Amino acid sequence: MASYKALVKDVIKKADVLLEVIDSRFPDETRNSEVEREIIRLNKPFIIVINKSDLVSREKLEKTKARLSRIAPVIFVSSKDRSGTTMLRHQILASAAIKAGIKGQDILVGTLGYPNVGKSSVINGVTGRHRASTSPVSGHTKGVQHVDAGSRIMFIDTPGVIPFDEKDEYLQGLLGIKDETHLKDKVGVALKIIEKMLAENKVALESFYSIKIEDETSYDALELIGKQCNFLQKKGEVDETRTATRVINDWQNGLLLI
Ligand SMILES: Nc1nc2c(ncn2[C@@H]2O[C@H](COP(=O)(O)OP(=O)(O)OP(=O)(O)O)[C@@H](O)[C@H]2O)c(=O)[nH]1
Ligand SMILES: [Mg+2]
Repeated sequence: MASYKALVKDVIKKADVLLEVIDSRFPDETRNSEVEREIIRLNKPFIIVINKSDLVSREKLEKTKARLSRIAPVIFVSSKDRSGTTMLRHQILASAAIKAGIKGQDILVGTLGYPNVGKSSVINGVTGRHRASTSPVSGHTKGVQHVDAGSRIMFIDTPGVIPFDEKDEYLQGLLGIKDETHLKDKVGVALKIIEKMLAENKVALESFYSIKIEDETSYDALELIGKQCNFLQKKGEVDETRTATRVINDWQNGLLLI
C-alpha cells in the first residue's frame, strides 16, 4: 500500500499531464480525492476521462460532465466503441501546451484510476493499437509501463489506485474489481446491482430479463429474475445464488445499461 502510494506520487511528479480515468457508472466512487489533491498541489494539468461511456445514457453523461467540468476538463470515452479518443488526444495536447517548457519534447501523460476502470484500454484507444495489456480481471497492469502513442505523446500506464478493503465487497462487485468467483456474498452484490438499476434505469432491467417490476424490493426483483431464468431448486424455490451469479456476470459484462 505504502509503496503503491509512492508509485502514484512519483507518476504525478514526473508527468506533464495527468489523466484521472473514472467509470461512467460510478463517477463519484471512482474519483480519488487524495490523487486529485496531489495533482493540484503540484500544479499539474489534469483531465478527467469518463470511460465506459457506452454503458450510460448520454443524458447522464452530460450531467456528470457539467458537474465535474468545474474541477478539470472532462472527456467521455468509450474504449470499447473507440469514441472520444481523438478528442482526448486533442485535450492532452491542449493541456500540455499550457505547461511551459516542454516544447519539442515528449509529453509524459500519467494515467491514474481505480482498478478495472479501463486505464490501459483508454491508452490503447488513443494509441490506436493494442499496446497496453488489458484484462477483465482487475490488478492486471503491474508496475509502471510506458506506451508511445505517437505525436510526442508518451503514456505512463499504472496499476489501479488504492484497492478497496474487504469491507467494500459490494463496490468491488459493482466496479468489476472482483468477479463472481471471488465474491463471498453474491446475493448481496446482486441486490446492490439491482438497486442501482431500479434507481437509474428500471425499464432496462425489466426488458433485459423480460420481467415487470411494480413496487417490488430488490430482493423480490431477484426472485422474479430467477423464476424467469428458470433457476429453481428441487422444491421449486428460486436458486438465489445462481440467479445472483447471472446478474453479476451480466452487469460486469456490460449488458445492463443505465
Ligand atoms: N463496456 C466497456 N468496457 C470497457 C471499456 N474500457 C475497458 N473496458 C473493459 O474493462 C475491463 C478492464 O479494462 P483495463 O483496460 O484492463 O482496465 P485497467 O484500469 O487498466 O485495469 P488494471 O490494470 O487491472 O487496474 C476490460 O474487461 C475491458 O474490456 C469501455 O469503454 N466500455
Ligand atoms: Mg491496466
